Amino acid sequence: MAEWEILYYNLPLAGRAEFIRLIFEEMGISYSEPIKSFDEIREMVFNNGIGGFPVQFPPVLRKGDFHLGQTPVICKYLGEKFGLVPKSEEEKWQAEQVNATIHDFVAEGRLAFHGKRWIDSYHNQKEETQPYIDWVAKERIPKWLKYFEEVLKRNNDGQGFLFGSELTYVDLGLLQCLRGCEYSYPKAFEAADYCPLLKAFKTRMEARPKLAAYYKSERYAKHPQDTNSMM
Ligand SMILES: N[C@@H](CCC(=O)N[C@@H](CS)C(=O)NCC(=O)O)C(=O)O
Repeated sequence: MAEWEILYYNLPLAGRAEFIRLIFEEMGISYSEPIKSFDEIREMVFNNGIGGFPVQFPPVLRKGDFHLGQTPVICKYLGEKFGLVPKSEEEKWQAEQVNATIHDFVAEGRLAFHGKRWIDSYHNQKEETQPYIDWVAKERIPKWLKYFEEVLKRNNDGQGFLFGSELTYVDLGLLQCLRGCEYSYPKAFEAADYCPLLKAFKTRMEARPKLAAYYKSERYAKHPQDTNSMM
């Protein structure tokens, strides 16, 4: 039987692939990351070397002939596959709303680090992009975090998960975007005393046995949280 694969840059950073890794890690389902070089990902993804339905950018989920792009869509797909979805139809769609918002936040948080040329490394535009980083830290981070705090609070007073009494793919997505935010906007995150539930949620999620083991593992060491680009 074909194995689950994540096609992503073979780089020492978590990146958007981390959203997908967390689902497999939490479920205890094995996966591999076969890409070994930038040329390989360029050939497979950018030049449609995988064939089949075109995908635009990594990360890509692959299993045999099936491959899928767009991180939020992959997370939703795996969520359905592994039973990590809310019970009611309404909540399923609300979960999707939060999933989309998480990935809007990631895109915006990342963009500030690449204000001059957004496909170029942050290190080549540090000075020019600093005003965008400062602005996002001051004006936008509170907006995003307050929203997620509100969503969390409405279920079980914010003491559990985002929906119902069981983990969903959106809890894992929220965890990863909070980690990205903390690493990339450390001062703004630390100063965010308006979202205590969210911070407690993050700590609680990171302590889940499978995730805690993952963060100590060799697999995580290969892809640590990126410190200067959100994703
Ligand atoms: N919305 C897409 C964005 C994918 C994306 O921008 N991937 C980055 C790496 S994380 C990339 O390879 N970008 C190449 C480019 O923009 O040319 C997703 O969430 O998967």
